[in-house]
Amino acid sequence: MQTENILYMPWEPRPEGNTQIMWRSSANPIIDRYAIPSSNSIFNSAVVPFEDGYAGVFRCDNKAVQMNIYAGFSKDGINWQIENDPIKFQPGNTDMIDSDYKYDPRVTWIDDRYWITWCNGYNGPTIGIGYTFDFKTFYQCENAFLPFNRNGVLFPEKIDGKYAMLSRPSDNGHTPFGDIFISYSPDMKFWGEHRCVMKVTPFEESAWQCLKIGAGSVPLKTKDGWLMFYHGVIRTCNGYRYSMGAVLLDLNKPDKVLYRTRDYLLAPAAPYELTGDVPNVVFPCAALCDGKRIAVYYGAADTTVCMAFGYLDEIIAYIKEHSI
Ligand code: BMA
Repeated sequence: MQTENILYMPWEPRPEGNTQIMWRSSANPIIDRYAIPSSNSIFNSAVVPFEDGYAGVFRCDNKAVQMNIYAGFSKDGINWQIENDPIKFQPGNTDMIDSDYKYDPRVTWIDDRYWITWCNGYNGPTIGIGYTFDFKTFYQCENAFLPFNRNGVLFPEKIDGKYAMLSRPSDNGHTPFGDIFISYSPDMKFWGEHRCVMKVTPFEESAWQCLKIGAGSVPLKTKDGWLMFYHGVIRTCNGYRYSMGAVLLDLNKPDKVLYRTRDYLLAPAAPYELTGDVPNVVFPCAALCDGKRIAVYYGAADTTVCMAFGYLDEIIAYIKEHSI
């Protein structure tokens, strides 16, 4: 966990009378859809501790509704200054940096730099990888996989000497299926040893995650396992509904699920989650933890960025007690 870097944790205690395991920020949405002049919407974004505050990579769709990723900075993790122009990449471990679109970034510090993954348009969606040292100059690497794939999320440290990434093989459209896999790489270029980590659930058992699931936040290392927030989807007569759950993966063998929420932790209920460009979406992409408290960043209704809070020990106990 990157707890040592956190000087100021964005946080609100559980509101009086609230009996939920996780609760929404009273400042939601913390980032408005029009926060920069060029944006149509800002959502599904990732943040990390950086210098004496935070930096992030934000999904902004512009007013032509082109999907791209933008750098941003914050002192407190709540008030953000987002660049008005998308990130421009230089060649990293490849010259091939074509990209028709970029969306749904995740960010994590590994060893000596910040690694970014995103859904990269290259003959269909696949997983793009890049890195930066300062959130000013960015380098793009080889795509991790063939199309079609989405929701690529790196572990924050090597496992058995290899980089590890969760991902979700998909199709070219609004994928009506999807399970979470793990892959390993010795060098952030060649990926293999693909294993299935977790699948959708039977409708009768846990309907909110019965159509497709996808990794969300970079896994947090805890004594009970890797804690990862993910999204689960059900198809309703009005379309897809995206909710948030969490899983504990084995620390040494992260393709092994220890516990996984049967009951969701957060589902669309607030007005800004129910209404927007795509209604009924809660889509986690990052989590901060100071050792006791957790702040999750999630996209709401494909329109804005929001936060939810919870206590680490309560969330872990809840996952265990309400596990599949
Ligand atoms: C998924 C992705 C996400 C989006 C979600 C709901 O397929 O495109 O970016 O938040 O659909 O529209």
